Order: sequence, then structure tokens, then C-alpha cells
Amino acid sequence: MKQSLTTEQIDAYRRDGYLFPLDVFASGHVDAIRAELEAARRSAADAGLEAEFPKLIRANAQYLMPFVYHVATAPQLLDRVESILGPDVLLWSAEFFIKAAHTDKIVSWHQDLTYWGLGETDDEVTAWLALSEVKVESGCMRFVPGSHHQKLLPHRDTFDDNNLLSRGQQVAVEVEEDQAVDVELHPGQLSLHHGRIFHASGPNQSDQDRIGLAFRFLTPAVKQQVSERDYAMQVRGIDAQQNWIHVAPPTRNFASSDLELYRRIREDQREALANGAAQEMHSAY
Ligand SMILES: O=C(O)CCC(=O)C(=O)O
Repeated sequence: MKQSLTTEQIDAYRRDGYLFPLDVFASGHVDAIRAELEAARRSAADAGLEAEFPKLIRANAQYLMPFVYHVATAPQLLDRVESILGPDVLLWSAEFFIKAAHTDKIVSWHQDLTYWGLGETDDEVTAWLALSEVKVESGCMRFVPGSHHQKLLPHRDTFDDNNLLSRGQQVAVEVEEDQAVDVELHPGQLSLHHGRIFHASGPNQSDQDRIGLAFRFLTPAVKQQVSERDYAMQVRGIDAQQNWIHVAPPTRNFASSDLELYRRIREDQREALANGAAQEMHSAY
């Protein structure tokens, strides 16, 4: 049976810009996913990619590791995404956000869509899966309810080394932090968030690593507006618009042909990210 969201849940997502917690995987399944992550780390080391591994899993991990694609396409996860986006769904990126125990890594207040060249669209949703306990103490995400009703706002780059965002991007307006909601999740639970919601997360002061896997899903109506071309995997329905270069799932961890494609994709996407930087500099100063 389909595990669609209820009308109340969809209304809450549209009103608040987020929805959580949603039970997706049992704890045994989460253990298996974490074991796959460790196996992938070993495969990367065998391929001489040990140092690059943390960067390789921070964006587009679905192109390099079959288990990431399998998690993204689990019916109970995609049913929830389909409730928000409709029957035609593309997977644009899969990104691990890992904060080791007792580390200062944070994520500054930002709106996701600022950096991706995808415009201000409502046709994108992030499904963020907890692969560990995720508490305030371990640096859970925080959302400002209703902030997605605003447009994309100027951001500035802080280049803070402790920031998990590539340039330490930070929305350049006052954030009503006292209104923010803590997104605490148990392993196997999911949160959904809108691409314009203000969100951030603090350091991990707990004894355990905090591990999240964020999937960025789109409808085929979304277009890359900055880079000349962009890539996605079709995970449900059809793509009538053909705005995207479709990529097939990988068949083993870090195959050299997949790595080659991955590097080409990153290079092609760089234009959108760099362009975002130029616009932010322009609008923030
Ligand atoms: O995992 C985090 O702390 C932040 C994740 C995030 O910013 C996102 O998924 O958009």
C-alpha cells in the first residue's frame, strides 16, 4: 500500500515549509545502510580516493554508490516525496551531512535554492534522512516556520572552515532564531523541507557521530537556469519536458566510468555555483 502523506500533512508542509518526523526505515535497515557507507569508504580507499571521500559524498553521491540510489528510491520514501511533487520525480543530488562526535561543524542560516541555478521553484523538496540519533545536542537542523513564503534573499560567503556549506553561505538578513523549530529525529526518520526555508544547524556536542543523508528531488518542470546543462535520475513517472540529462544508477561503488561522469557533472554544475557566488557578492555588498 502507498505511504502517501495525509491532506493535513501536505497542508502543514505548504504552510510551514517543512514536515517531520516521518518514519521511513526500521533501525535494522539503518544499521545496514551505515554498513554500506563504511563499505563504500573502504572501496574509495581501495581506489586511492580516501582523502577525497568526504567531498565525494557531499554532493551527487547517487552517481557513485548503488546503495545511495537504493535508499533514495525506497517506495516508502518516494511515496512521501510524490505527495509533495506529484507523480513525476527526478533525483538531482544526494548529500551526506556528517558531524563527528564532539566537533564544531555547523551549517549557517541559508536558503538552499540560492546556490543551485534552479530559480525560486516550489517544485523542489529535500528529504533529509537521519542515519543516527539527531538531537539538539548533536546539531540537528533548525527551521524557521513559514520562511519559505519569502523570495530568495541575498546571501554572503563567510568561508568559515567549520561550516559544512562549501563557501559558508549565510542569508544576509536578520533571522528570527527564537522562532526556529528543532528538527530532532531518530535513526530511520525523515524530514521534508522546502528549498526556500531558512535553516541551519549547530555543532555536535554529543558522544556519537550525527549522520544525515539529504536527497534533493525535483519535478521535470524545473530547469537549470545558469549552467548550460545539468543531470538527474528519473525515479518516478515520466519526464515530458526533457530539461535534464538522465543518468543511470551505478552498479558498483566508485567505478572509474562513474567517477569520470561524476567529475564532468561537477564541472558542468560549477558554473551555476560560481554564478551564485558572483550574484551574492553583488547583492550583499
Ligand atoms: O545537515 C545539516 O545540518 C544541514 C543540511 C542542510 O542544510 C540541507 O539539507 O539543506
